[in-house]
Amino acid sequence: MSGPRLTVKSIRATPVKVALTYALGTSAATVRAAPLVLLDLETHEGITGRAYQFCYVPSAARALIVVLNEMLDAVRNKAVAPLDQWARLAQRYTLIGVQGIVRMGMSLLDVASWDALAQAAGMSLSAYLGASPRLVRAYNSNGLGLMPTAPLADEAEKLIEGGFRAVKLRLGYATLEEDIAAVRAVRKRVPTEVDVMVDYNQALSVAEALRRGRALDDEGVYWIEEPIRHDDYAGCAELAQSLKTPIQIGENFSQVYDVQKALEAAAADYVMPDVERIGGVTGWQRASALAFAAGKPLSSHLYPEVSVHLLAATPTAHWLEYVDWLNPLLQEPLRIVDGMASPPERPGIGLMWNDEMVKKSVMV
Ligand code: SMN
Ligand code: MG
Repeated sequence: MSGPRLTVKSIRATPVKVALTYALGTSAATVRAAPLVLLDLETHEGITGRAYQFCYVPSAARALIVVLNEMLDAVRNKAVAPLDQWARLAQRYTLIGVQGIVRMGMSLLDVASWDALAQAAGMSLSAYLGASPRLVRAYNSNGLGLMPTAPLADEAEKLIEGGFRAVKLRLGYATLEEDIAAVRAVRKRVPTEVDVMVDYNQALSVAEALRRGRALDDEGVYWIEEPIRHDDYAGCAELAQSLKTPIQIGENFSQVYDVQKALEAAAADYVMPDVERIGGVTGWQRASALAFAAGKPLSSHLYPEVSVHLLAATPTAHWLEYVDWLNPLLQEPLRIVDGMASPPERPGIGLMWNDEMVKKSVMV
């Protein structure tokens, strides 16, 4: 079954900026355009692995490309073997630490490498990881940023038009009353069977999160995401203990080690690693194994095109976070039917750039 042995030839990293269909006003910052880096990992055997990275701010996209080109020195002409590659790069970057942009670069290379291997085997990534084709439930995470209640409710209605059965609302207004008003405006506008998650993006202190969480306990919220500083696992554990509504954390988990610490601290009811922060497909598999052992429902953060394959291969798979950011740059965007996604069956992840649109979106 094994494909040809692949070796790394070169990389092409393209910084692009994509305007969001729905601006995303979080308690931390408003995202109106997504700075992305698209990666093509070329092999001597002619197969090209692809992946992409959301860089939050344009300067991080530029810095990431510098780091990626340096990383190429360590992997060029070597076998495409993600586990070995991770270990080699982790050693090389020990002194600065596998964090921040270094970790983003390593994760991006890892995802592109797994994509290349799955393509060489002629299998979709989920099949290559051992999963059969299956549906993954998706929530619509576009939009629903901080805004007045009238346009918020209108946006919620629009976001479920395509058949989605769950949406995510950003919270962390100046007052508890405004948070509650936002939840009620959305809850009132969407059918009762539509789940509503809320995300604070770390806005609150533990005491304030307890106060707001207790009020939210009566509002029919599906989960409360990152109510406090992401790495205050003791504080998260106190909230998970005290509140009825499940606590969700994980988009800031760095490699499998943070998952281990969070699970040990009983910091959350649910976890949601980000493939590009957890350590690519390799890191995801390690995190997924820990969640499996702990019986923790595991959702994804961003990167729906990649995460749909990973969730299909995750025993405790929970929800796919759907955002449409990459759609304009893809020949075949991920399709969501009746709120469900399924991994495309073409080889690899199935990312095919729309070259013309990519060219138009290149960051200047
Ligand atoms: C989020 C995602 C991307 C940028 C900012 C915030 C958010 C989420 O925390 O979970 O979707
Ligand atoms: Mg979040």
